[in-house]
Amino acid sequence: MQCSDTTQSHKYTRNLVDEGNGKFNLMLLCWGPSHTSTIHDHADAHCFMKMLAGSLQEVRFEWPKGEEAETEEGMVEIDRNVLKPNGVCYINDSLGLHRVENASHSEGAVSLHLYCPPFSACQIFDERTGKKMKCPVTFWSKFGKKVENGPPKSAC
Ligand code: CSS
Ligand code: FE2
Repeated sequence: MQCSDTTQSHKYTRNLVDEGNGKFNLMLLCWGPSHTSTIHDHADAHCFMKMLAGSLQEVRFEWPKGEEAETEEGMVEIDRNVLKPNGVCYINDSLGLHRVENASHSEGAVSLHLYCPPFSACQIFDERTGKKMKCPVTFWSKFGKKVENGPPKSAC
């Protein structure tokens, strides 16, 4: 498992729209066909998301048990939701972890995300083992301008 790869062609882009005077991060995520996030937490923040175009599937998981939790059974799925255009979703760490995926092999999707308070790193998890690692939140663009010399696309 790693935070980023060299091609990143399978990754959605994260586009920062507003920093809310330091109180929140508002961003647009643009998903190509079959793009998927890793399983991740939300760094003790509230996460609200709304579908603007296309459809995404949210898969929720329990936190791995214990501090150094590595399971042989893999992580436990607790819920699955399909988000259609205008659909909304909320999660925080007390509700578990999730992965978000564009299940379509032909259509893109666009989602609007509000994270409050803002965070610059979260934890990502290996579904097979529950092993976790810290991963920085990186942006493809900020305020409508492509980030120069930044990581090419979202890292997690
Ligand atoms: N937190 C994920 C998107 S799903 S809420 C991310 O920023 O990549
Ligand atoms: Fe998330």
